[in-house]
Amino acid sequence: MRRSSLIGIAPLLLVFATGYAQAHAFLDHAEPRVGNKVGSPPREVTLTFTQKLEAAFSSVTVTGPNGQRVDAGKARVSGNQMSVPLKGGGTGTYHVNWRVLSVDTHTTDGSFSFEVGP
Ligand SMILES: [Cu+2]
Repeated sequence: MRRSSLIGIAPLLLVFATGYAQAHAFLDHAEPRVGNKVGSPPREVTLTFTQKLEAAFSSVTVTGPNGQRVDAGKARVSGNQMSVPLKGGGTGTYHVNWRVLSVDTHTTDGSFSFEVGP
């Protein structure tokens, strides 16, 4: 009983080990660009990752200057990109929080901000 459960775990450990050797899905770049200032509220935010994403387990939320949610609808995933439409939130700092499942089965998350203003 004990031996068979160990045998069951071994392939899992191998998957984790090889997964670590590869890069996970990290944010490569975004539009608006990370930390950048844009003149008017963007209609959407697009994030580009270092690996392809699993659409069903990848999401992004965006909050506007007053801390209100400004993402308007479900994120769209295509390959290694994820986009979400925004409703206008005025000038100030926008925070983008993302969480994605890479096709290599690893979940990563992160956040960044950009500014809207003159
Ligand atoms: Cu990975």
